[in-house]
Amino acid sequence: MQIGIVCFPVIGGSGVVATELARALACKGHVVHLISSDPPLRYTPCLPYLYFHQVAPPDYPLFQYKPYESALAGRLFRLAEEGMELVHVHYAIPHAVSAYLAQKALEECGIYLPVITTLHGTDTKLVKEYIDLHAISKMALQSSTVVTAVSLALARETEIEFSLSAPPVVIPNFVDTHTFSPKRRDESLRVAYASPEEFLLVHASNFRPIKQTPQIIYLFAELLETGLPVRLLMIGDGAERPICERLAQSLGVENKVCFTGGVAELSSLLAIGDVFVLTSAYESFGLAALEAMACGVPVVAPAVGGLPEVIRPEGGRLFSPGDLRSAREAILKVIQSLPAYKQGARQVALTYDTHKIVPLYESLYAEAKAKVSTNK
Ligand code: GMT
Repeated sequence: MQIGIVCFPVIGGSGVVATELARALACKGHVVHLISSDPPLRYTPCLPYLYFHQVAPPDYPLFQYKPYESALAGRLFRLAEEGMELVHVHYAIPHAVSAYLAQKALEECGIYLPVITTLHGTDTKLVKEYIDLHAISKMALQSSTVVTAVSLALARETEIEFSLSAPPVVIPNFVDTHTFSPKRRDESLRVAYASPEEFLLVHASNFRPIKQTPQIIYLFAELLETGLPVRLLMIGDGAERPICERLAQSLGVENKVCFTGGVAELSSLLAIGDVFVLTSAYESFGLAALEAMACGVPVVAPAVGGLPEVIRPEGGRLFSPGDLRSAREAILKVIQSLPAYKQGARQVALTYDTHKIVPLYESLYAEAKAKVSTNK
């Protein structure tokens, strides 16, 4: 099949999922057009059948805001004219809107382009704050040939938010369990962050306010007060990283916390952790948590959004959102039975292996193509 995949290139799970999907499909022999405003974070060139297309809207002095949506629609139109059989967009806003525009323009030429829209969370959440986006997001979802969501929780929230006639199809995120594996654990790397008798807590995110990363610093300071030999590794970069750094200093724990900044290769850092910690106000899925589990690192996270679907009892523990005391208890419980949790985490992650989930998208693509052919 000739498949178009559209995503945001910035640090975040949706771009990672889209890029890993593009790679996996190309490895299976599909011709894949990966389309974005910049090369996505995990995109590596040189894979046969995988083509990156950068959409650069015109930079004309009259435009205060560059018309990216229109430029993207135009690129999708051209690719479909040249043989792209369907487009899979990650995020309704603005990608499904551009796909809709391309679809309409193509219909004039007798070409029917199936559009698969995958929701990652922010679409459904954002419309509560930006009411102007509501009607357009709803139209984008309703005009998509198929809509998918990365968790059951997100599918339900989306169905309610947009009063959809049917919930989105749930296809969970996936992980390459060869790359993200306990085998990545390198003791000589680990000693740079913690001594063998210390436990190493790990967090990885884009430090957006929704991640509530300062809570991790408070939680860590409280754990140190219990006398637990523990260190903290904060991976990634974003708006709240400086806040966390200042907080670590003001709590006097800065010598036991390491902030790596953005990293290109995550698996070797996740694999040296003992417990992966999240404190997010919301996660539609929690891809970084899944990648940690694949490395054999159990997760302690709040019971919000899709996290309870991914963090099963054998692979970690959930706590009530915002309840740092129960988060601390959860970490201590995991540490008490660390070998069992590590094994459990890996077992759970194996059920989300790339080879198990990517065929679900391939079947969906075939269904979407058949649906469009019968509706012609
Ligand atoms: O969480 C972020 O800041 C990034 C965001 C994105 O859109 O890239 O991640 C969302 O999509 C990921 C992949 O499906 C999910 O694993 C994350 O849970 C989800 N983030 C939120 O729902 C806040």
